[in-house]
Order: sequence, then C-alpha cells, then structure tokens
Amino acid sequence: MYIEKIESSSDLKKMDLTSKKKLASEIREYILDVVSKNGGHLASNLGVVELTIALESVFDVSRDKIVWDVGHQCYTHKIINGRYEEFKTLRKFKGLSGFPKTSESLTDAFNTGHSSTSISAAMGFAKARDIRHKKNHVVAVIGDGALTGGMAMEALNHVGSSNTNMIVVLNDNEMSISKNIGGINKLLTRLRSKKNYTRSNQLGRNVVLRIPVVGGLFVKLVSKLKTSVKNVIIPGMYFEEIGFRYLGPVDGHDINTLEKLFSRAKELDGPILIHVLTKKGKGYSIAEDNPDKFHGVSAFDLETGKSLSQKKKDYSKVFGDKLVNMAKENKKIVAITAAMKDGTGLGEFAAKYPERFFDVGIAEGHALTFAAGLAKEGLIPFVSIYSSFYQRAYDQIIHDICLQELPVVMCVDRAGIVGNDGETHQGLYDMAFFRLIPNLTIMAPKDFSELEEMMEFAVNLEKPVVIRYPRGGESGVKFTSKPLKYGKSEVVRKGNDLSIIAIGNKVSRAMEVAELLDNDGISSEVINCRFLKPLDTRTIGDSLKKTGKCIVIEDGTVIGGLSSAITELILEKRLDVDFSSYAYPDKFIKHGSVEELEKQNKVDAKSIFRDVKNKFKF
Ligand SMILES: Cc1ncc(C[n+]2csc(CCOP(=O)(O)OP(=O)(O)O)c2C)c(N)n1
Repeated sequence: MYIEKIESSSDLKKMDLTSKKKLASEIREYILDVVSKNGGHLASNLGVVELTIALESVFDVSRDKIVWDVGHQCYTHKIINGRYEEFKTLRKFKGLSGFPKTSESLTDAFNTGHSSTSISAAMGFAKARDIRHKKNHVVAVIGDGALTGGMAMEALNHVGSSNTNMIVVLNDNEMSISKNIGGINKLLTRLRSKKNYTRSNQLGRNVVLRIPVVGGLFVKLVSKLKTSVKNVIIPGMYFEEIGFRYLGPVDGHDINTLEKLFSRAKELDGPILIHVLTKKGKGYSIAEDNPDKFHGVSAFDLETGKSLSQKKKDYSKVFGDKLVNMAKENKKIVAITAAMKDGTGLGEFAAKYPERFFDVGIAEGHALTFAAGLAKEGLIPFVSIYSSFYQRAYDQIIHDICLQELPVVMCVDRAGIVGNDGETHQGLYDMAFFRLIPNLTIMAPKDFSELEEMMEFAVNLEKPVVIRYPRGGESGVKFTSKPLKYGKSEVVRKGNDLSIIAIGNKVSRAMEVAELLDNDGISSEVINCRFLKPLDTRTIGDSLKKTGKCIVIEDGTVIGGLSSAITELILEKRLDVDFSSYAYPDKFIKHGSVEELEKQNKVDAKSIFRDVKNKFKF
C-alpha cells in the first residue's frame, strides 16, 4: 500500500505514473471508508484526487503555496501530508478538521471554509513573495461554483491587471452544491466545448514560448493576428481579456497531462489560469449520479449510499414548506438563495414558483442588495442564508436594507452551533452583529410552529426583519404558545426564585434546566424572548425585579447578543440582580458534535444546572 508509506507529498516525486494511479485509487477507497463513517464532503473530494496528486508532484508544498478555495476538498492533501492515520478522526471532536488549518500543518497554506477567498489570499502570498524577493510559486485552486462569488471576481480583476506570477487552477465540475448557475457558468460551458481547439492552440503556444526572446515576440504577433479569429471561435475569451494566460481545458483525472501542464505553467510569467475538468463524486458511481446529495453527507451505507441517520423534519424544511404555502396566497413573496437551494429548504419553492425563485450563486452580498431592489418595488423577498455566510453581506444589510427600512425578510438558517464543520461554519455571531443595526427587528422561534408564526408576522411587518433558527430539528419539549405580538416576549413557565431568559431553541434548554432546579425545590420563571430586538424590557424587567436572580441561555457568542442585551437592561433599570450567562465564550469554537461542544462549553442542561447551584444562593 502506497498510502500508508507516504509521509509527505515530497514522496510523490519518487513515484512513477503507475504507482501514482495506484495511490489515487487507495486514497479514494480510504476517503470513502472514513467519510461513510464520519460524514463529510464526499463528492468534491473524490473529484480532486488526481488533481491534488499532480499539483503536489509538481509544486513543493513545503515552499510553494497552494490555497484551496472553500477548503472542503482538502482530504487528499491532508492524507498525503502527514495525516494519514489521523484522517480517521476527520471532523470528530478534537480530531482532524474537514478544512485546511494552518495549525494542523505547515503545508496547509491558508485557512478556508467560506467560499471565493483563494485568489485574494494567493495574490497576497504572491505580492509578499515579490516584495521579499523570494522565488516560490503560488497557486489558488478554485471551483466553478466558488468562481461565481464576488470576491473571486474582484480578485481576478486585481490579479489580471498586475502581471504577478501566480496560477489559478479552475476546478470545473459543472457543479456548485447543486448545478452551477449564471453567466460565468455559461462562459465555462462554452470553453468546455472548445476542448480541441484550445488544447492544440495552447500546446503550440507553449512550444513557441520555449524559444527565448523571439518566442515571446512571435507569440505576441500570432496572438494579435489570432485574436479576431479566436473571438469568433471562443466568444469572449474572458480570462485572456482580463489579463490571464488561459491554459486548458484539461482532463482533471489524467495525472500525466496535468503534471505536464502544471510544469509548463511553472515556467511561464504573469497570471495563469488553468482550466481543469473534473467529475464530482469520481469513482463512486452513486455519488457521480447524485453529486448534489453527496456534496456533504452524514454517515452512510457504502453499498447503497443510504444515510445511516434517520431523516427527521428540520427547521429548513419547515421554513421551505411554509413559504410554499404562503406564496400560494401572496403573489408578492419571492425567495432568494445564494447557492444553497436544498440546504435552506427552498427546493420545492424553486420547483413550484420558478419565476419567483432566485439562486444567485455564491453571492451573499448581491443577494441582499438584489432583495432590497425587489422590496423597493413592492415585493416581499425572503432571503435564506446560513448564519455564518450572512457575515458576507453585512454592509448590504445596513446600507441597502435597514437604512431605507425595506421589508426584506432575512432568514438565518444554521444559526447557533452547527457542529462538525467547525470554526468557519458556527453560526454564533449573528445575534451580536445584527443587534446593533438600527431599524432591524430580530426574532428567533422556540419551535417549528413559532417559526411559521414568525414568517406570517414578518410578511405583514413591512420592515426589515431577521428570523434566526438552528440546524436540525426541535428538541422535543412541547409548548402551548400565546399569539405573537410585536416586541413582546412570552412567559412559558412561572416561578419566583430565578428568571431564565432564553431565545430560539434555547428556550427548550431553559425548560430542561428549570426542571432540574425544580427537583431541588428551586422555582424558575422561563421567558421566551421571541424578539431579541426590540427586547421586551417590561416583561423581562418585571421578572428580574421579582426573582433578583437571572440567567441567560443563548445559542451565540457571549458578547453582543442576548446576554449583552440583558446586562444592558439591568444597568439601565439599575436592577439589583445576580446574573450569569450561558453562551459561547469569546473564542472560535472548533468542530465536534453539537452535544460535545455544548458540554465542552458548559452550556448543556446539566452543566448549567450545576453552575447555577454553585453560583447562586437560594
Ligand atoms: C460564502 C460561502 N457561501 C456558501 C458556502 C457553501 N458552499 C460550500 S461549497 C459550495 C459550492 C462550491 O462549489 P465549487 O467551488 O464548484 O466546489 P465543488 O464542491 O464543486 O468542488 C457552497 C455553496 C460557502 N462555503 N461559503
């Protein structure tokens, strides 16, 4: 087995093509084995096995920089760079991260997780190299999906005009998570279909470039003559026109050809874009046939491809179903996603109302300003984006939506701790960063039916509004709810000794803690905030005055969210209250299961109960 012996990718340099092909199939089997047990990003990783081997055969990751965009396709890189054994702990608590981490290995050039950052970071590496008179190569590997992101376009614009030596490897598998969309995708489709022309053209060009000085002049002359012809044959040659030398497209599973092309690219000056065609899910037919379903998976049966966990109803599904129903009656409702149609539960909406559904690609900032325009013209946009990806659209929310008080409904999916994807994906900051924006109403439902009620409420509010809800389903605690009123919280349990203020799915946690305290004779009042903003200072203030003791439970960072709001209230009303907060500390929370991370951060019911008993005198 080659895979067991390889210590770092420098070992690839000693291997011949046959051994590398053998290594590729061993890596595939290993990825399938581990991901089928641990879950993870399967299809993208199966698609880049040969690409990674070829790249790391030609470039030297101990000095050259390879930046993987999004980073969800870094498994082969990790396996061949000192983490073969550790790979079994992929995405597990205290195990290997599913994304590149500079803290794990010096060969991980840059941390990623969010899309479309690689070209910018690579440009930084390249410029720093030039300023320091170093000689290393810099490569950004970006997918066709990630290329739709605004940052990638901004970076191409910068790099293309810079004459900087760096290489962009475009890993084109025609897929984002779902089928890739948009004008860039159309451009790539045209390039893909011009395979033969481009390949022979490019090879000829590279041979000529080997002839010093005259070669360069010759290429310039021929290029000039060819431009008009080329523009007819390959309309728009976008990359060349913005300043890149375009190589490809090339079969991304052919190690030999890839190596040749990368070696040539190493010799060329200026920005180079290498267009590589890969198959998402390559080598595992079930994933090849369903690349979207196998983009990110939980543990599954290798034989059948069936998930081992039972699919339960989750918040995204409730959101999607409710929106379909609401849109039936209300023709003003439109839905927007940024490349996460299925993840956000909008699949059915897209099928039923294609003219009112917009997948804008990985373009969160654009999604929000686009929504602002729709809202200004009287429509009611529901924009569903994961909490951590809303970070990309902050200025648009302030400047384009809230400043003009436009009625955009911002649905924040995967809010709170998400688990195995780790630091880059935890939705812990949205309450903090939304709360300081004027004109914004922020709600979080305690259960499915409250989510539905909040969606109805949001449509009629005619103001910018956020509804945040978590990954996964309900806790199982059953509530009887009172009707929703603007800015009003809901007392879900009456008590006299302690006020427990909670929001969203943490209202269930509050009820669990209240039960545990109740067994010890401590009577808790549980308040479901419903609104983080405006906060129901009257109901909460009255409870605090009554009990003199208060805890806050929230699925977010301790700074800036509900805990901060309640401490501000205590100070403002000059209340004499003992206070403790159960939220996530001011640090980045790594990967692990939600349960493990809750225990680690002492926000599970038992830890909160024990801490309350220690801290407060009843
Ligand atoms: C800012 C941001 N928005 C959304 C995502 C979710 N996301 C992860 S991978 C992905 C698709 C990436 O497609 P592509 O770059 O083509 O890579 P592939 O998986 O097809 O190899 C998306 C939308 C993200 N990581 N970052």
